[in-house]
Amino acid sequence: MQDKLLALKDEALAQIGAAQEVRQLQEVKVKYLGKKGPITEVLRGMGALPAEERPKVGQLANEIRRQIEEELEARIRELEQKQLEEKLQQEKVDVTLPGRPVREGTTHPLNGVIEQIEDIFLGMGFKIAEGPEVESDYYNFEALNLPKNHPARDMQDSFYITEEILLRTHTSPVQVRTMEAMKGQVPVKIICPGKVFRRDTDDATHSHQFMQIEGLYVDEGVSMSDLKGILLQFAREMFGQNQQIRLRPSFFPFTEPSAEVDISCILCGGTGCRVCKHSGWIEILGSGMVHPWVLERAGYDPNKYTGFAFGMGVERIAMLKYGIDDIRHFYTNDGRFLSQFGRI
Ligand code: 2NL
Repeated sequence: MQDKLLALKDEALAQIGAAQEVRQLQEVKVKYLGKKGPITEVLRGMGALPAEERPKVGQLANEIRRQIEEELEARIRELEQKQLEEKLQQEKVDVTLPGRPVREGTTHPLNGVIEQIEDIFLGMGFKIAEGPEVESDYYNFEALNLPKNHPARDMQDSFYITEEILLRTHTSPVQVRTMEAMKGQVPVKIICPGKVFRRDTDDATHSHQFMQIEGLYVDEGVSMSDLKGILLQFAREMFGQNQQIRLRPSFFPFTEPSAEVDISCILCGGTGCRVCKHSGWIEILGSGMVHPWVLERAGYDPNKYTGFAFGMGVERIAMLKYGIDDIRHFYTNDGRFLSQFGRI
């Protein structure tokens, strides 16, 4: 019986030594050490042995079990180590290889120009305010002295969602909301950049969706000369230090008096050319003193406070600054156009 056990041990160890995969070793384990394996069988047959021999055979059987288990463990570790090394070898990465270049994006020219304009006004003490693109009739029109039946409120000119709700046609509602939220405190000194929507047919100079920046300054004693000083400073920082501006009388329902603002032609400097249609001037924005009725509706006593406001189309400013001839370039996402602006 002892010989049989020793033979089994040699057999098992030989198979362990020959195994090339962990799976094979698991088979060896089941085969020799399992409940139905030959060693268990030998132990079961011990009843037939003389009593004095049983401990010896039992001891030997246990010793062999232990030895087989140890060898199995050792071989499993060895194979796992080998597998790991092979895997590391196969998956080796050459970290010194040059990487694939990543195509970096550029700032969209409209965002770049908005940031420039924001920086200029932040430098003059303005804060930035934003608000919803979907507006109520009240904030978009009524509060701005554009009563029902005013031609600017024609259903044909705005994107209405319901009779009372529409896509804002300017960022003025943000200024009204800001004044309301400030509950009569001064100064209100804000610029409001954002998307606006008008039911226009798109062409080289019109887009049904565009960017606007409006400004508002309300305090005691704010005058038309403050408006002119602030806008002259803006024109010079945006288009060059030798810029001149010119105010022409105009009309908006929400300002009185109102003025259109021109800058001296950025191409010819005022001598007259194709860009300025030989006038020497280019219109860049609309402005005026906030209508007393608008101030009052927003919670400011028009006998105590005055304010100026202005509004400009960002696309127009960007087109002038960069010599862009078609507003649609801003929205058609042609990389050849967009990549020219880098990180403005
Ligand atoms: C233009 C003209 C303008 C305003 C916008 C404004 C806002 C409030 C009160 C009074 Cl809350 N006025 N905004 C004033 C004058 C002109 O925009 O041509 N924009 C493209």
